[in-house]
This record gives sequence, C-alpha cells and structure tokens, in this order.
Amino acid sequence: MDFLCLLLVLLHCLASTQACGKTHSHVFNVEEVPRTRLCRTKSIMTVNGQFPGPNLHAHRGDTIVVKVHNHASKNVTIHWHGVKQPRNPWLDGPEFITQCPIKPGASFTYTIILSTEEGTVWWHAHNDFDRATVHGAIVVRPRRGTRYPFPHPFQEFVIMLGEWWNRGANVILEEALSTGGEVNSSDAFTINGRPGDLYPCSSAGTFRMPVEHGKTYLLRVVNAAMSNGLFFSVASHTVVVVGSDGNYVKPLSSDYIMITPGETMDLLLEANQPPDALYYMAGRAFSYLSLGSFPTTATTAIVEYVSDLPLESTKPLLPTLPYYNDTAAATNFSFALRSPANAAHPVDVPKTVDQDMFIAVAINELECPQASCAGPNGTRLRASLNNISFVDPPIDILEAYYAGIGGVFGENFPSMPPYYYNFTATDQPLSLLLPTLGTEVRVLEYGARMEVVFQGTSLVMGDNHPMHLHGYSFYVVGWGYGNFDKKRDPLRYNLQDPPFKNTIGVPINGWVAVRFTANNPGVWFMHCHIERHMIWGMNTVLIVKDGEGPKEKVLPPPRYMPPC
Ligand SMILES: *[C@@H]1O[C@H](CO)[C@@H](O)[C@H](O)[C@H]1NC(C)=O
Ligand SMILES: *[C@@H]1O[C@H](CO)[C@@H](O)[C@H](O)[C@H]1NC(C)=O
Ligand SMILES: *[C@@H]1O[C@H](CO)[C@@H](O)[C@H](O)[C@H]1NC(C)=O
Ligand SMILES: *[C@@H]1O[C@H](CO)[C@@H](O)[C@H](O)[C@H]1NC(C)=O
Ligand SMILES: *[C@@H]1O[C@H](CO)[C@@H](O)[C@H](O)[C@H]1NC(C)=O
Ligand SMILES: *[C@@H]1O[C@H](CO)[C@@H](O)[C@H](O)[C@H]1NC(C)=O
Ligand SMILES: *[C@@H]1O[C@H](CO)[C@@H](O)[C@H](O)[C@H]1NC(C)=O
Ligand SMILES: [Cu+2]
Repeated sequence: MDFLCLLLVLLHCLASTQACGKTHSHVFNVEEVPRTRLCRTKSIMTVNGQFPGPNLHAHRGDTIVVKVHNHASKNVTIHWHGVKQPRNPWLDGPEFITQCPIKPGASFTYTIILSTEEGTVWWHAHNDFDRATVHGAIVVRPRRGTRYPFPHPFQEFVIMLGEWWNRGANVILEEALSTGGEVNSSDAFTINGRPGDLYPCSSAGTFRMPVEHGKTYLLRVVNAAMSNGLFFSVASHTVVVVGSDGNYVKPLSSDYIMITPGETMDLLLEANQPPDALYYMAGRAFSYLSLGSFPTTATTAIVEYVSDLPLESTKPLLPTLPYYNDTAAATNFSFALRSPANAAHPVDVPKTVDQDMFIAVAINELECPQASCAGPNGTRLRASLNNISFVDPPIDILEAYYAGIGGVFGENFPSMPPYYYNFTATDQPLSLLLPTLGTEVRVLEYGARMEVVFQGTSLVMGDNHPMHLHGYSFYVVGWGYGNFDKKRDPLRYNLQDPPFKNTIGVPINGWVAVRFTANNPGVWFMHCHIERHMIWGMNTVLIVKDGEGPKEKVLPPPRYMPPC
C-alpha cells in the first residue's frame, strides 16, 4: 500500500465513529487472455486471467486497496458496486463521471472504504462493454466477533450470473453503436463463467456445487448480466432470501428469485433433498422482448450431494422457472423483500422529504439522414431520464466540479419531465420519441431528505429498468403499475420496513419510489444497469454538496488521478 492510500485510510478512520477495520491489499492485472473454456471468442478482457474475476473478502468496516495495472490494449475503469465510499467519490470508478480512464500501460490504485455494507456487493468495469467479463464479488462478512442474523451457514458459494457473446462483448457494442440499432443478443447466460449443460458448447465446464445432506449453504448470487433480469431457482429446493445489495432482509422463502442486472441476493439453501439425485440450479431470462432477442436457454450448474448412495439418475432434475415475460412473478418477488427493521438492523427512512424528483425513464430515437440507421424506422436508438439523453463529458465531472472547471456539465437536470403525458399508454405519439442530448446533473444540499420516483414509460419499447445509484443505498418505499399518482400513491408507501437497496427494477409500465438522505457528499452516477441503456444515455449524476461539519466534506483527491 503506498503512502497516499495509507493516508486515505487513516483519514477515514479518524472520520469514522467506529473502530477501524483491517486493510486488505490486492493486485488486479487487467489483461486480454485467449479464451479456453467457452465458445468461439478470440480473447476476453479479464482480471488476473480469470473469468469471472477474483472475489474479494472483507469484514464490515474494512478497507480494500486494489492496485489495477492495465495490460490490455484499451481503456478501463473499475467500479465498486454497492460500496458507498463515504466522502470518497474519487475512487468510485465510473468513466468520465469520477475519473478518466486507466489507459493501456497505466496503473491506478483504488481504496475501497467499506462502511455499513454487510452481505454481498461486487466490482465491475465501468466503461464500454468490459463489465461483461471484468467483474467479481465482494463478500462482506459481519464485523469480526459478530454473527450473521441467521444460523451460521456450513459453507458459502458465490454464484455469478453472467452473459456471454461468442464474438466478444465490445465487438457487438461497437457494431450496434455504428449502425444505431439494437445490440445483438448474447449467445449464453452463464453461472460462474460457464453456460452449463443445456448449451451446446461446454458441458465439461458446468459449475458443480457439492453439498452435504442436512447442512445449510449461503449462496451469494450476483446478476452481472448486461441485458437481462434472470429468474433463478434450484430444483426441488426452496431458498430463503436473507440479504440483497449488501443489506439484510427479513428471511423470505421462495421457490424462485428474480434478480435484475446489478442486484445481489444472499440465499440460504438447506440441502434437504434425497442425496441420490442431482439438482440443477438454473437461471433464465426475464424479458419483454421478442423471443430471439435474448438467449432462451437456461444457464445451469449442478447441486451434487456428497453421498455413498448410487445415483438414481445421472440426469439432473430441472427446476420450473416462471415464463420469460411473467411480470407478476417478477414483481411479486422483487417487492416482497423487507428490511429486518429491528434493533440490530433499524430502518432510517426519511418520513418527510425536503426535495423530490420525478424521473421518466425512456428509450428514445434520434433521426438519421435518409432514415439510414438500424434502429426502428431507420432511427438511432438512444435512452433518457426526463427526456435528457446523457452525453459523456470530455473530462470527468468530479474533477470539473472539484476544480471549478466550467463548460463540462450543466446543473439543469430537471426534477420533473418536460411534459406529463400518459407515460404508459400503449401507443405514443412519434413527436415524443426524440430526446434532448446533454450532460446535466442535479445538485443536492448536504443532508437533504430525498424522494425519487422513477416512472417507466412505453416510449419505443417498455422494459424493466434496474435503476442504480452510486454512493448510496435507498429505501424502496412504493411501486405500482401505470402512472404514478402524487396524491394517492404516497398514502400507501411502506415507511415501516422498506428494503434498503442500491438497484431496483422499475416494473414495465410502472413506477418505483425510493427515499434516502443525501449525507454522502460527492459526485454520484445514477443510471440504468442494463448496459446498453446506460450507453444510450439513461443516466444522470447527483452532486451532493459538502456539509458544514469537518466529517461532511469530500476527502481530498488522491495524489494521482489518471489524466484524460
Ligand atoms: C448481429 O446480428 C446480425 C443479424 O443476425 C448479423 O448479421 C451480424 O453479423 C451480427 N453482428 C455481430 C457483430 O456479430
Ligand atoms: C408472454 O409471451 C407469450 C408467448 O410469447 C404471449 O402469448 C403473452 O401474451 C406474453 N405476455 C405478456 C404479458 O406480454
Ligand atoms: C403474485 O401475488 C399475488 C398476490 O399475492 C398472487 O395472487 C399471484 O398468484 C402471484 N402471482 C405469481 C405469478 O406468483
Ligand atoms: C394510459 O394508457 C393506458 C394504456 O394504454 C390506458 O389504459 C389508460 O387509460 C391511459 N390513461 C389515461 C389517463 O389516459
Ligand atoms: C423531448 O424533447 C424533445 C426536444 O425538445 C421534444 O421534441 C420531445 O417531444 C420531448 N419528449 C418528451 C417525452 O418529453
Ligand atoms: C415507425 O413508424 C410507423 C409509421 O410512422 C409508426 O407507426 C411506428 O410507431 C414507428 N415505430 C417506432 C418504434 O418508431
Ligand atoms: C482512452 O482514454 C483517453 C483519455 O480519456 C481518451 O482520450 C481516449 O479517447 C480513450 N480511448 C478510447 C479508445 O476510447
Ligand atoms: Cu434500462
């Protein structure tokens, strides 16, 4: 650890009211490696040659230092998804938001300050489509000497759900950006980097999870897929959800889960089935798009009992999963999660709000000369929040804000859409489809009690948009189908035990309301976690001003930030 990191850690400890945790150091070598296990791609971006990348382990309140060396032939940045990085936006990672990219041959050291996270968060590249293969879990156990709020599991497994393009994720992205059309469907979903038995490529590469009868296992499931929520289930077993996004939830038993891109779910699995059978765990797309625009095959791994009994059959049992477009099954699950709301895990949701934002989430179109693009009707696909389609600035917003460099971004991200139309109508006038392009942020006072309502729209095509906020978790206080009703809907908010999340899927043609207190000063990206929607501009930035107190100010920048 170099001197500056040590200084940052010390500053953090001084600023923290809690005892300081341990510091863990890692090296990430970002490199292109020839792929061996999967189908046909020539090379993939990896960290330390691994796909998925290495999992990091820590306890609540620890600090992780990761030295990233970019040996690849392209720019990269790494984001620590779900880590609040209190007062430390410098090391949050999104390209052109909090830093300039790490160029080929360059190195950059991230200090990842864990605070209230407990459970599973993760890390991933935050540029282009690199996150398809550059990702891994961050396992945050309870503070040393304390326990899980559930019986201690016998063993833990990280289950990374991913998405795979045979020709390489960035090749597919570049083509889509040059034509303006849809991003080609991926070729497979994966569990821990392997598609599993039901795909033609790699039955030898199916992930196997050995279990002992009578024991309970903790599965840390991360949806690292780029385009799709996934239904996930283990044949013949019920799972108990105990955590999500690095926060605990009230135990929830379910035959299946639905997990959107960016979410994590911690599941207890009791190995209580006959040990003479094999059981698939399977993930399959949740999507409204037409069949063919996403892989319809389920990705599988095998739960295998350690037993002396001969197997009844070598053919594993398959779980039944909800149908691809089963919105009721998806929303039933997503909105059944609740915070523990007890003395050990209290809820601190703002009961009243100082400032609210109503954000229409939309896919859009830009006109092309002679309708020459590959989007609908010859247009180019874009996406927006409140009709502003976000454009990356030439230097990062954090640097521009901190150093007072003008002309990089505007502060006019609106707190409401320019028009109130029927957001969820079946047919929308074509005149609404064209967004404004811009780099607009919203500046918030330190400590403001915020409410943000994300309103899904049916412009171009509806979808379930997993909205993700950096630097914070938020309480999910309400949701519904159709248009949000400011008079009626807040009356049925859950202010007792709302789940505390950093990513929430806005149901198709519906809305979600979240609340949080803006007490982490900095520059924080807010975006849809479907990667192509983010790249099309379904983003904005919340800048939270410094507060008055000494512990309410953004930490000084590291001595070295990558230059643009
Ligand atoms: C995307 O799909 C289209 C249609 O199947 C195909 O012609 C094109 O080559 C694909 N692009 C890439 C980069 O694989
Ligand atoms: C789901 O897909 C099926 C088969 O494609 C279709 O019949 C049904 O209408 C779809 N349901 C919804 C809600 O779109
Ligand atoms: C969703 O929940 C409602 C109410 O609990 C129930 O009636 C319905 O059957 C559930 N639908 C699915 C698909 O699970
Ligand atoms: C909005 O559109 C939906 C779907 O087409 C329709 O059911 C609803 O009545 C419309 N609402 C209003 C206020 O027009
Ligand atoms: C977005 O802004 C453009 C340009 O002002 C306008 O034409 C379009 O109707 C707006 N769309 C929505 C949904 O507000
Ligand atoms: C394409 O154009 C047709 C005819 O103007 C229109 O009805 C349709 O809604 C358009 N679709 C999209 C997605 O723009
Ligand atoms: C890599 O990052 C540098 C610095 O921001 C930028 O100038 C360059 O265009 C980027 N390269 C690519 C291929 O995006
Ligand atoms: Cu989206």
